[in-house]
Amino acid sequence: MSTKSNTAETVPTVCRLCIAHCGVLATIEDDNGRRKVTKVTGDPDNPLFKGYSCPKGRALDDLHNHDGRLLNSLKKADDGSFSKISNSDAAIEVADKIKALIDQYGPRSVAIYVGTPNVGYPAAAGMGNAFLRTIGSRMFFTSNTIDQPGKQISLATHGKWLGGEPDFDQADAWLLMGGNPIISKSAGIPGQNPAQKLKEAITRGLKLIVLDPRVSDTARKAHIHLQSRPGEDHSILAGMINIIIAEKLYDQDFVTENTSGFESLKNHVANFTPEYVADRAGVPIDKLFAAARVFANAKIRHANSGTGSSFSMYCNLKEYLLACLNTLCGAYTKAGEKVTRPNAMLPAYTPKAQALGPFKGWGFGEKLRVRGLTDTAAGMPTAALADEILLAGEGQVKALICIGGNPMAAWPDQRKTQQALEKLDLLLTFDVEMSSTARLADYVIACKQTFETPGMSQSGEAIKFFGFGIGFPSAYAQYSPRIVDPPHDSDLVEEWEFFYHMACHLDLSLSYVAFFGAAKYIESPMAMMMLDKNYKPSTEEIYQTICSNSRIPLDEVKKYPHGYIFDSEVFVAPKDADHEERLALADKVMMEQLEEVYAQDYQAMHNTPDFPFRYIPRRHNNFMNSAGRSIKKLNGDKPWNPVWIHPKDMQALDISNGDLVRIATEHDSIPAMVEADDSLRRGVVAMAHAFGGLIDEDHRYKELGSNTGRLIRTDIDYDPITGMPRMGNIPVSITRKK
Ligand SMILES: Nc1nc2c(c(=O)[nH]1)N[C@H]1C(S)=C(S)[C@@H](COP(=O)(O)OP(=O)(O)OC[C@H]3O[C@@H](n4cnc5c(=O)[nH]c(N)nc54)[C@H](O)[C@@H]3O)O[C@H]1N2
Ligand SMILES: Nc1nc2c(c(=O)[nH]1)N[C@H]1C(S)=C(S)[C@@H](COP(=O)(O)OP(=O)(O)OC[C@H]3O[C@@H](n4cnc5c(=O)[nH]c(N)nc54)[C@H](O)[C@@H]3O)O[C@H]1N2
Ligand code: SF4
Ligand SMILES: [Mo]
Repeated sequence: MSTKSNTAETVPTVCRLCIAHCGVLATIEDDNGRRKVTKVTGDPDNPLFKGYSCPKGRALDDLHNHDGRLLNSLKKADDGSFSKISNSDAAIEVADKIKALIDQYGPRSVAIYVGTPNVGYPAAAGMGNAFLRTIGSRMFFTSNTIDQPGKQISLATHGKWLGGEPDFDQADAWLLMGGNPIISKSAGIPGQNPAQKLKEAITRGLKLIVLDPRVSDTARKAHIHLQSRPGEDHSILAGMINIIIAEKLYDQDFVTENTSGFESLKNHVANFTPEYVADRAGVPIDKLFAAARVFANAKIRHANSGTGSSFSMYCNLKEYLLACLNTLCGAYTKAGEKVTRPNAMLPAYTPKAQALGPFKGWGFGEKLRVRGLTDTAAGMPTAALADEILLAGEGQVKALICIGGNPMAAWPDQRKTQQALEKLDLLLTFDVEMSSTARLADYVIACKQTFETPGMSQSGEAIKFFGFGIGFPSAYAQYSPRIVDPPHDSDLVEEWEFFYHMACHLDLSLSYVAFFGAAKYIESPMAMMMLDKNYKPSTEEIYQTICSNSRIPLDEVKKYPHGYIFDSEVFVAPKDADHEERLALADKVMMEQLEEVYAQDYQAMHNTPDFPFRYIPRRHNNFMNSAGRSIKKLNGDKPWNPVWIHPKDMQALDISNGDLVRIATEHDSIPAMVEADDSLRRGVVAMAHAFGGLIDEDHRYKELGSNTGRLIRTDIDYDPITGMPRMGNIPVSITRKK
């Protein structure tokens, strides 16, 4: 269990910085009566992660202890200066302000935005949601609709196979579109040491197919790499499907038994001939054929995706065609086969060899006042939240509460975002450091972080309901109690407690519901609890409630501090006799979008002489979006984000490594330092996101980096369903700054 020396103790715990949820070992030392973390490493005794960790996780000691950590909550005065405020006073003041705003403008004037750090900490977003429901507002937004919303929209338009997806460790072919899991640990290869897993799989004979305009860390290992033009993934998928149908390589029995719309799909992809696709996407025709044949001819395979393809427009169509590719090939776990992702900390369910048919994906719930957008299966359109704040009139958003998110770093169109945040009557952000959003806030609430709260692996398991091929590939579970104390002289709160205190002050009760998003896939009722003045639970009790219907009881999980793989011998049951739902291969809206794509003048689209380069996003190995940039161990004295350019393009531009350039779109521009990268397709430049300060701080590019969100407009090219704008494949010009 834990090892003790005279001064230090080493304990197993959970890193919840990203969805991988690695089991790690933390060294805890006494710091004048308080437990302090001084080192984090992988945990060799963890049965799933087997000692694996990444640089971000290994910096958790610094993330808890660094000088820039927020130790007290802050309130902004009229002159813009911040002063300390106790969390109890802040909760009362903010609650009164919210009450006044609701009285004057109605409940819709109050919105919540939830960022990524809360994925692994279900108490926070869940209680924020309960608070919003109680005051009568449906304005609950998350980072999901500026991430991969196409995943949930495609579940709604295509349906989901209830037997689940095959095990990567057994597969003989795997396709990855626009993700780089070796770095991100999140897109399509199980996140437990993805580099090692991939190496083992390739040694075993797995054929990896990668779609990426860059020879990414993952593409480097590919058997077939389609180094396509950015933004053409839907053409490639339509082309592959066309080949697979024409050559009759699809699983005809599976298609007949479980799908609808085959003939219509066949007709719609017919235009995407190999010659057309090769020319349009800029890929060799033989590689396109090879990709289709290798995927379709494999016995066990699956296709997955990441953010790169999601950001370059038509995110729903791409995910839809990816789902169709999987379905045509019957790339799923069938009756009698072992389930890859049995539940552990989630309620038990019976996986069946049948389809959950399509369901309504948008056009319900709260309507936005811009661009005809509505609530969706992926959540509310976050790209339109700045407009909801700026647009005067009934329903205007006047108060925004950010739960561990950083709109100034992460929302598209940073200029509009700053205007919106400055216009709010009330901006509150829960954070652990002074983010660029916090600098604009009226209240910055200082929070406890990872090791100061209990941790558990349930979110890492639940992620499987929101996409394909993600989540633990076994009935793995881990729970960790709080292992350190908050820093000396700090006044930190957990986000959920702050909502609870506000509710008590306003004499409201809160109904907390666990995992509302997963209800469709779970047979047992969702766990819920009521909180009011008479009942304040601990976080531990909230977690107990969240796990009250778990297949493996929480008390059982707690017996294994290093994590445990529970009984994973769960098999897919046969299809119910009366089951009629089918996977839809030709959703009307998706087929209309495919027709729209075919009607485009792609040569004109690709040829933009005034903005001759295409900007694409990619992730930084050492930072989790905007978090971690201030930590020396992680930034290596290079806290900025360079623009990566192909050396031959650099030559043509007459620029060298370290030169300062301006990257411009038709609407805005940012400075950046050049770094050569011959892994890029010619004409494509890449830069990591979530850097930069406020909009008048371009001159601090070497200290803060530059914000790629500035290159994005939310009101020109955007997805009509989720509102997500073009966040990749953006035409840009590059000019040297003298
Ligand atoms: N241009 C461009 N824009 C993008 C992307 C892109 O690739 N390019 N990616 C998009 C994607 S995929 C996403 S998910 C979003 C991310 O959008 P966000 O989630 O809004 O952005 P983060 O930078 O992850 O914000 C996390 C904030 O939480 C704080 N934090 C860290 N730990 C804790 C904690 O324990 N508690 C609390 N309360 N706060 C904490 C951090 O200091 C930081 O300020 O950005 C999207 N935006
Ligand atoms: N180290 C680290 N890990 C992270 C994060 C982080 O910031 N840092 N963020 C986390 C979050 S919030 C998320 S959502 C995930 C995202 O995880 P991923 O989606 O794997 O993110 P990236 O590593 O940026 O990989 C995107 C890939 O898409 C490629 N690409 C760009 N444009 C296109 C295109 O048009 N088509 C195709 N086919 N490819 C394209 C890029 O070259 C890049 O290799 O990562 C998570 N994990
Ligand atoms: S991969 Fe994710 S969960 Fe694992 S150590 Fe790194 S940041 Fe933590
Ligand atoms: Mo994300």
